Amino acid sequence: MALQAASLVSSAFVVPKEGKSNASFKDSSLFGVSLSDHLKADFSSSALRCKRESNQRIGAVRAQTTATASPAVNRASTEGKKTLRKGSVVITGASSGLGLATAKALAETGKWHIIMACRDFLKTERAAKSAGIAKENYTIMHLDLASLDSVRQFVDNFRRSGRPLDVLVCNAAVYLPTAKEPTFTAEGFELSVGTNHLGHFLLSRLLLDDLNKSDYPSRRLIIVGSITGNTNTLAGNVPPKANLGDMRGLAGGLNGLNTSSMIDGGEFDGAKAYKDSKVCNMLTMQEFHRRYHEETGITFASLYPGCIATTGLFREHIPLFRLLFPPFQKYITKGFVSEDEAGKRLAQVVSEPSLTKSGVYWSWNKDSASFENQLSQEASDADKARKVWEISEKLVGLA
Ligand code: LMG
Ligand code: NDP
Ligand code: PMR
Repeated sequence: MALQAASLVSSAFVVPKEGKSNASFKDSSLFGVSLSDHLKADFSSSALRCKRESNQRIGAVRAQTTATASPAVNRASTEGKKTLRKGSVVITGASSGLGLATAKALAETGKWHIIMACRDFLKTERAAKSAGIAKENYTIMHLDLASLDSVRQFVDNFRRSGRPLDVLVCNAAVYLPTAKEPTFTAEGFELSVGTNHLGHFLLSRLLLDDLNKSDYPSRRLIIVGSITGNTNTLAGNVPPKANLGDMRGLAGGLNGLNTSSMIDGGEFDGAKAYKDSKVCNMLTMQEFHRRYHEETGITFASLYPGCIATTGLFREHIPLFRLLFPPFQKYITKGFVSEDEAGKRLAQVVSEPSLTKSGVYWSWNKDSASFENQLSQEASDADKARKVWEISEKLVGLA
């Protein structure tokens, strides 16, 4: 074990540079945040502030033709009125951790109504109450991302509510590091990729049309990514590493019967499945950007909010891990962030006028300043992004 440990640590520090990524360990901090990236960080996006391409609507984004009820809210006047109506944001997995903290941060501004899209209504209601989110600032709607029927039902219910959709945050996730055997979604996809990627893929594809119809000045689709899916960082080199391979397992439907439950076709490994799902999340954001940003003006973004070592994400891990992980991140890697701080970061990506640039993977430096981070070679591979998109649309019944 000691030998293994030593070899892991030393090999982690000699990982070769990948592609265009300049985050070699020589110039990166332990956080996977390279110094050169800090210097390149673009904080001067004020030019983007007023950038609004809303008038170039090209009709429905896709043939998603369900009629949408006219939003029953007072719309922002386009004739120079200063006060903006409340923004309407859907956050998946807002019943705990990052999603809840983001809902709280947005609610506190008084400028947002949060649709908490969650699988457990009572848990979410209790969470919203104990976080002190005022009643008028949130609505809970049922969504189980591990069922494509539930995703479609959610979209239907949301449209019936008559609310506009200004921002969609794909945040929910499961992590099954100790599972020996795969478990599956309602449609028979391995649970981590099925929930974290495929459920969100269908949700965001269906809701793109709704985002496109919104008259809000800055419409955004945010998909939460992570450092652990990026092999250009130390954290991304802790085994098992993310790797989508040739995606033969994904193409086969991840069902563990006539095909592997893993995207790359390998043996089931819960930690790898999670990291692979995060790579899919980051690739999907970029593919959305390539396909739809110019046409719709919608901002597509991903982020690594920091290591929020205290959330429910680690609920399936062994108790010793849950005990040691927070102090390890706080005092050794120094990558730790509190749920509150992480929530404020994601809330910035939702609402800050300076963060409207599309196609960006945001991260934060030690002073909690945001910057555009570099993705690993695999997580920025345009061919893989297209392939993930095309296979996923078949799996979720869109193609
Ligand atoms: C797999 O393990 C799991 O099996 C899987 O379930 C899933 O969780 C997956 O990626 C997620 O990880 C990967 C495995 C890789 O990591 C571990 O099992 C971690 C246990 C490490 C226990 C070693 C104790 C060392 C004491 C450090 C301080 C206490 C805090 C511990 C925190 C726990 C969690 C992170 O790892 C290996 O194969 C072996 C790795 C051992 C590496 C230990 C080195 C720590 C390094 C830190 C770098 C900085 C150096 C400073 C040094 C100081 C030390 C004393
Ligand atoms: P939590 O476990 O606290 O939150 C995850 C949320 O996802 C919960 O609300 C959970 O609901 C929900 N969820 C899980 N499965 C489903 C499902 N089938 N349908 C609907 N909702 C579901 O974890 P975090 O807050 O840490 O994770 C949030 C995001 O942050 C994830 O995308 C994760 O990958 C990312 N992230 C987390 C980091 C960290 O260090 N914690 C670091 C980097 C990224 P329920 O309450 O019902 O279980
Ligand atoms: Mg990691 C160097 C910094 C760093 C950072 C920022 C993270 C973040 N981790 C770092 C380093 C290390 N981790 C090192 C050196 C080790 C070996 C001891 C290590 C181990 C480790 C484990 C076992 N780390 C983990 C695990 C998990 O089970 C978590 C995981 O991989 O989930 C998929 C995890 C994480 N480390 C992080 C972050 C953010 C996680 C949570 C995963 C995520 O949300 O993507």
